[in-house]
This record gives sequence, structure tokens and C-alpha cells, in this order.
Amino acid sequence: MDDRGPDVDSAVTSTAERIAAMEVRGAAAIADAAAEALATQARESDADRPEAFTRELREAARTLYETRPTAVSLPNALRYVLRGMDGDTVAELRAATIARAEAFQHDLAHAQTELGAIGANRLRDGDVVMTHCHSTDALACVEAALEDGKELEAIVKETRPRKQGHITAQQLREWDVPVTLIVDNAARRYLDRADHVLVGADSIAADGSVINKIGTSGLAVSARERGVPVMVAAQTIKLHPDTMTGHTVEIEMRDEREVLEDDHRAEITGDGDGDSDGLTVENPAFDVTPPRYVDAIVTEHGQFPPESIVTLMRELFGETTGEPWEP
Ligand code: RI2
Repeated sequence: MDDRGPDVDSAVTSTAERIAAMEVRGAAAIADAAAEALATQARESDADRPEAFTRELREAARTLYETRPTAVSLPNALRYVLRGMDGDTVAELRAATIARAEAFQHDLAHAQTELGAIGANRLRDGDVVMTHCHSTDALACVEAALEDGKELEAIVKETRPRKQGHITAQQLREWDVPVTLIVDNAARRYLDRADHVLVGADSIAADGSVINKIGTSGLAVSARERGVPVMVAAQTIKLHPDTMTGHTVEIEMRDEREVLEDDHRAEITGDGDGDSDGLTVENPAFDVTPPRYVDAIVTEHGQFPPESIVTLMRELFGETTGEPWEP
């Protein structure tokens, strides 16, 4: 065996960079891109022995895994594909990995459609939904309700700092849904006009806590106070198996320049020295909404009260084990 590390295909590193930079974002899109990248690694590998092929795939998975820590769909996707890497020859391993990645991507798209059909049942003709950030799982529920002939309106929270609410507004307008765009601080005032809060999730913990874009927990608390039900749309790929054994979900801290650009910081502090100007900016990307503020978690397997989601987790994941990219 030579000393060189395993070759990681440039398509894998480029996918990892795009996920880290949030050019690919949203838990479902991240999982899809990760599976695609592993399939590309398998296809392009010039490993001549099964052990070398396996090492390359594990290294590719590790490269992808290290990009975003909170969205559990990423390790779940990597785990799923690597567990299907079966065979005695490189050709067999390659074929099995590619087939497994394709099956995963197919199931992912399918699950979102099924989830949408279930979530749509909660939405009545004429309802107003308030959204936070941009979630394709949440929008799948709206799309299915529209296809059922229901008319809906939306109050869309801008969602600082990256204003991903704009993507939601654009999608809803493409579907002809009337949209009222508000700044995050206006949410409580506008809850009086909302029939549902509808959000996605990046991870769901075993106790039913929902980890989603920063600001979700405050919105959920206000919604409870106003009597507006909170509905979380999350495919089972967002269930976090490690939380069944007591692990907590890491909250991603992003670059402070998403909140405050360098030139603006210099205006505030009166100098350009970001290291010692006495101003600290913190930029957590996600927060944790306790289960008592969530009315329903909608998955492709049905709707669950948050407290019972652990039953589904056990059924789907069994006992958790180590990461497949750790030999
Ligand atoms: P879908 C997003 O995180 C939002 O928090 C959104 O609710 C969640 O992913 C799920 O998105 P980010 O990747 O998988 O924008 O439903 O940080 O599309």
C-alpha cells in the first residue's frame, strides 16, 4: 500500500464547497447532492483494488460530511449510500454504490411528494400560512393543497441574515399564491392573520425538538401564545438517530459577515481592526424549538405529535452505530 491518501474526485470537493457556501442548501437538496457526489466518486474512481475503492468512498464521504454540521440529512445520506457498497470486485462495488445512490435520490423525491400530500390535508381552502426561511418540504404541502384546488395565502418572513424568505416568496408567486412579505420582527403582529405556521426542519431530535433556521423557536412560542398551530414538514431523512442515545445536535455558527460586513463594522466601531474593536457578532444558523410548541411533524410516513416521533425513529434506524466512514 502506498502512502498517498485516497483520491477524492474534484466533483466531490466542488460539491462540498457548494454545500459549505450554501449554493446548495436546504436539508433535502444537501442530501441529494451528497448522494450524487458519492455516485460520481464511484463512477470516476480508478482504484484497482476493492480496498482502495472503499477507502476512496469513505474519504469522499468524510469530505462531504465536514461541510455543514446541523443538517442530519447529510450524514444520513452518506450512511445510506455507503451501507449499500457491497461486492467482491471494484466493478461490483462501483455498480452497487451507484445503484444505491440512485435509489436514495429517487426515494428522496418520492418522500417529499408523499409528505406534501399528507401535509396538504391540514390546510383548508382559504387558509393563510406563515412561513420562515425556505423549505422545500414545507412548500410541498402548499403545492399539494393547491393541486387539490384549495386557495391559500402566505405571510412570508424575510428570515435574516440571508433573507431566504425571498426564495419562498418567489416560489409562491410562481404558483400564484398571494404573498405578504414581512420583516422577522413583524411576525407576532401578523400571526393574528395566520391559520398555520408552516416550517421545515434541518434535524429532528428523539424528544421531538425541531432544529430549524434561527428564529423558528421564537416564532413557535409566539404562535402558541396566539393560538396558531405550528406544523413542521420534515422527511424522515431529517430524523437525527444519534439523539436516541443522548447526543445533542450541533448548531452551526456561520460567518459574522453574513450579519455585518467589514466596512459597516468599521463605521460602527470607528476603526477597521476587527480583532480588537470590542464588537462581537454571533451568527448561529439554527435554533431548537422544544416539542411543546410544535403541533405536528408531517413526514412521508404520516403526521406525528412531536413526542411520539421517537417511535418512528426506532423503527427506521434501529440501534444507532458509528459512522460508516470511520473504518
Ligand atoms: P428543505 C434550511 O436550512 C431551512 O432551515 C429549512 O427549513 C431547512 O433547510 C429544510 O429545507 P439552510 O440549508 O430540506 O437554508 O425542506 O441553512 O428544503
